[in-house]
Amino acid sequence: MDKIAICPGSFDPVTLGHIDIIERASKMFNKVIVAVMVNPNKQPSFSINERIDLLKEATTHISNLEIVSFNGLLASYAKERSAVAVVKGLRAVSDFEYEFQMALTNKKLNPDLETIFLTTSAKYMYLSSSMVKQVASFGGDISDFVPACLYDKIYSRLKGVN
Ligand code: COD
Repeated sequence: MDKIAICPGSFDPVTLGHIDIIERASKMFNKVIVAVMVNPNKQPSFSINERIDLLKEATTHISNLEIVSFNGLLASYAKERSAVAVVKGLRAVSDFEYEFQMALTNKKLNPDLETIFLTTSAKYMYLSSSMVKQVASFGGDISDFVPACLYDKIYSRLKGVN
């Protein structure tokens, strides 16, 4: 049976750190579902459809991906899609407490679901969507942070928004 994993996130917008985690997950599982989800603690800058389009454009080189949006509980969606694991990236100790809490909650809601943490690649350790938004909004260069094919779309959308 195909082993399916979910890479969930806000992806607002997608960064090279996200792509790194998605690429690595796609090598570990037969199929990876990238789920653009709602994080109730964050106010998004890009619409769900924009985030999906950006993700699709940046991942054409990965064949075993499906990119979807889902507004609901990750644990329920994983059950619906018969996913065996959630794959997430861990950057720093500061990520750990929140991610650990989410992993335990998801396990409680769906005991068949495992959460796998991949350590960030050192070069993306500091990278986050909010950092991209802040740098671009003040006119800074984000070429080391987002996929080259998305630079213009992301930069033009964020520049001057502060
Ligand atoms: N290096 C490595 N990993 C990275 C990097 C980087 N530079 N940047 C981001 N990541 C990882 C993050 O650690 C995370 O695992 C993933 O990429 C997505 O990151 P974000 O910031 O786009 O997404 P989040 O953290 O806002 O996503 C939170 C969810 C939307 C997954 C969460 O809120 C959720 O599951 N919502 C659905 C509702 C639900 O089920 N809630 C209960 C959960 S307890």
